[in-house]
Amino acid sequence: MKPLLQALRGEALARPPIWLMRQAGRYLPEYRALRASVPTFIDLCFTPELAVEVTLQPVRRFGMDGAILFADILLVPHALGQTVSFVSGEGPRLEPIRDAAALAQLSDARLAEILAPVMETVKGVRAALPPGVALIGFAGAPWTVATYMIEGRGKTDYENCRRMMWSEPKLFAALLDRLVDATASYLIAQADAGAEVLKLFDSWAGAVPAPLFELAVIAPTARIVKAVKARHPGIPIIGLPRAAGSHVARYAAETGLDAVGIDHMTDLAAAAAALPAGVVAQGNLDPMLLLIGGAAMEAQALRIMDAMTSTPFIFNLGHGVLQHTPPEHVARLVDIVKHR
Ligand code: 1CP
Repeated sequence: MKPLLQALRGEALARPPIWLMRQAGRYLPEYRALRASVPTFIDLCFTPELAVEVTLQPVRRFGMDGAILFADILLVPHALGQTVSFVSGEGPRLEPIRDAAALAQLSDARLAEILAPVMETVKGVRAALPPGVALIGFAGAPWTVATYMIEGRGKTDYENCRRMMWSEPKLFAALLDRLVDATASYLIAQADAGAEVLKLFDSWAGAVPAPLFELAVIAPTARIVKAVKARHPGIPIIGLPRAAGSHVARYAAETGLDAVGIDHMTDLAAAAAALPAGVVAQGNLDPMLLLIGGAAMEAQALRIMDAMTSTPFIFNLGHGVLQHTPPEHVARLVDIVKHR
């Protein structure tokens, strides 16, 4: 069986499987070359031959145990009819949704049709994958996707989101409901097409006011897990409640997820020990150490492995690979994890 799938079933392996969040993308010269051949980032996501190739680039170069589908969490709002664009050097821009009229403009009527090329990518990757490598499909979790939909961009202080959550709870709940349904059907379609693992990125979970964490993060995640497992009972699902601190144990206990990504701000061994039986930990090297490389990176990678021996565990970063990371550092990290 593939090592990543073994670990996700709760087996402690002689060495942990490794893959990295954002393992494809701008830090790889072969990605930049391919990206230059299409006008927009969305074109890249919706051109299966190219998206298959980009998915496979880091797998080929580094021998990762997992291949993460090349796509983006913002394809779902795009497919719901929101105007989404990726401005190079500035990140995503969306036409913000802040009232009932804007929400009413969204429609899931064409969701499957618009996202169909992603399923072709899933099929293409699955057919081309080296033996032993597992294909990870993904989506953004409703809260994290909602932050982009409401703010209209990334890297904000979430003021419009927090205003809506507190002052227009029905509107906020209606937006989350739309996202739960769309995300569940998107992930089910990925599993139908051949994804072997699914991941829900809640990258901005740390921005939720504590009294609303259950409503904004735990409940929508639990609903998606339930819907996906009803159709694909055996498929492992990983969640990343990034920067969620004291909420992580409850998140793991109440969502039905199989594995939880631990960020680099959190003590990995302590967080793993607080997970319910059967929930696997994944993490948590600081992406900055991967960018820096050398002795500091090597020492921390070994520390993580030593802390997690004899527990089912997946080696990863605490968040995505940074854009200016030298690819040689990634090669060295994979070598350490595989051969120490
Ligand atoms: O080429 C370019 O200029 C586009 C840069 C880029 C890339 C390579 C974006 C825009 N998205 C992606 C690919 C991507 N995004 C993948 C597949 C690649 C891989 O993992 O190997 C995945 C899984 C994502 C998921 C994603 N997109 C997340 C969750 C993970 C995380 O990093 O927290 C988030 C928050 C996004 C939003 C997004 N899309 C793109 C950017 C630059 C961002 C972040 C913007 C911000 O900082 O708010």
